[in-house]
Amino acid sequence: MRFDIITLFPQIFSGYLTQSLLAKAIDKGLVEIVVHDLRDWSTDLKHHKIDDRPYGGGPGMLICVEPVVNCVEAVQQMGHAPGTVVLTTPQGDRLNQRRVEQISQLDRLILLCGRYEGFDQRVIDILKPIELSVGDYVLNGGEVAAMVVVDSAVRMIPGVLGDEQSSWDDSFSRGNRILEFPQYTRPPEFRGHIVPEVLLSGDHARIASWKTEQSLKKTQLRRSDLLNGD
Ligand code: 6GU
Repeated sequence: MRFDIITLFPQIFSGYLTQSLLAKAIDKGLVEIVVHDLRDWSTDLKHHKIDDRPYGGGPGMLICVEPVVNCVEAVQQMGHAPGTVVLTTPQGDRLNQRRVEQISQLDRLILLCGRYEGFDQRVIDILKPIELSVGDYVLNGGEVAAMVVVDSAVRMIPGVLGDEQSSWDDSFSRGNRILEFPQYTRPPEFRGHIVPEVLLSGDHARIASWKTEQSLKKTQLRRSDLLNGD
């Protein structure tokens, strides 16, 4: 899968892209990530400005339509297919695991990172991106949200995770929305806190039913919305 990330802050991605799981997926040729600096498409040759004051007044600056549309169109030409354009914005549809799975099945995604007060509305009217938000809170910009999209989608691409991790993901994400049971490792006692006896019993049937019960209890307590099929 190819990701193109369009941003005013390309440096933000450099540490993340060399991080182990993603670096491995790139090495294996399963994922390709190309970061583009929106400023390279500025029509202002002198100061490379890409934003301007909103018509009608109001606070902040807006990213201009021309550099964004030119940039996205140029990036689309660079690949084998134009790909799906996603704009990260707090006004978007909320990302969830179902959405992540759909995204991971695409062969090309172009992520446009929102910034400042937003984009000129014509960016959205012309490019018709899928608008995605990563939750009900405000970030300084769409870069962190774009990383959330890449990170969550990449781990769903077959071959990216080791067997152990992918079967864990399968049991806890694909249609089976339940929280994790508590886990323990050595030592059996620390400062008077002991590991539940059942886990040391060697009775696999009892252990399995304890895990299920703990997961359900925690889910009911913290995220009953998940049990109601949301
Ligand atoms: Cl995608 N962008 C910004 N700026 N804030 C957000 C967001 C995105 N998703 C949640 N909050």
